[in-house]
Amino acid sequence: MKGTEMKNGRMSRVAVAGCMLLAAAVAAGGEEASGEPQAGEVRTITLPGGATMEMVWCPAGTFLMGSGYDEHPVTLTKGFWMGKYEVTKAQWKSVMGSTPPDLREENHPVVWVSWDDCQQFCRKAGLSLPTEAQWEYACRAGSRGPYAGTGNLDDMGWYLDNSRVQTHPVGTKHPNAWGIYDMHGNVSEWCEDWYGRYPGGAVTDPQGSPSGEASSVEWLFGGSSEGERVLRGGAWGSLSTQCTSDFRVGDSPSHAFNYLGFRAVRNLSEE
Ligand SMILES: [Ca+2]
Repeated sequence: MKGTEMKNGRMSRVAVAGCMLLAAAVAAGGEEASGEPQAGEVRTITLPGGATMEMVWCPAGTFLMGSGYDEHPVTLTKGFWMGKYEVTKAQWKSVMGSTPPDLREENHPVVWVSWDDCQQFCRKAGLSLPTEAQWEYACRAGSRGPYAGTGNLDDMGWYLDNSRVQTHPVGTKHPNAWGIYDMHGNVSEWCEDWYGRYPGGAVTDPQGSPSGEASSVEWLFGGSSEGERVLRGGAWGSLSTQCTSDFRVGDSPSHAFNYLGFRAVRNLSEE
């Protein structure tokens, strides 16, 4: 009984968030009036194998990326479609034919996928990994604090203090202002970019470091000779400080583990 009440309470909040997004779209004139999708607008694509994927429109814009000493203005000149959820086991199976060995249900995010594996998935599906800038922009959805949405990590994501050290079905926490789920926690998400220092000052459509460096955390464990790709958002086993909108780490692109997953984007060039 209590579980049902909690579930209903959560669904109510989601429904309210959906109504707010709809109201915002109507207030802004709607898709047909402006000819361009509105922030948070959802469309569903069909993947190879027949599974579907919901994508959320993230409009072009400028935001402050990072925090503290590495905070810098970033402009994204083109809007893009960002996966509403982390890629699930069911979606992976649809596109790739099988899933990495794991006992979780099909509505859990896929794990045990390397950056290289994710590239194969994206090529087959006509999608891409997000750039690191796209990821943080979509994660923040206009927010400035460490956590988007309600601003409270317990509302927004599964992490060390609430996950019971396991993944959870996607979309079971609160979405951010654009209706995107699980950017904080659950599984850590591969981005397209090599891991490296941010360039100084304002940048436009950044594509990341030209080659991979070992991130500070990986460096403690010896780093990686092949360079590292960016991971974002923290995972079910992460501290709260590792799940913030700006927290970044890298890992070897061939490394797969039980907390590594991803979400996909479709850029306008891939339409
Ligand atoms: Ca995540």
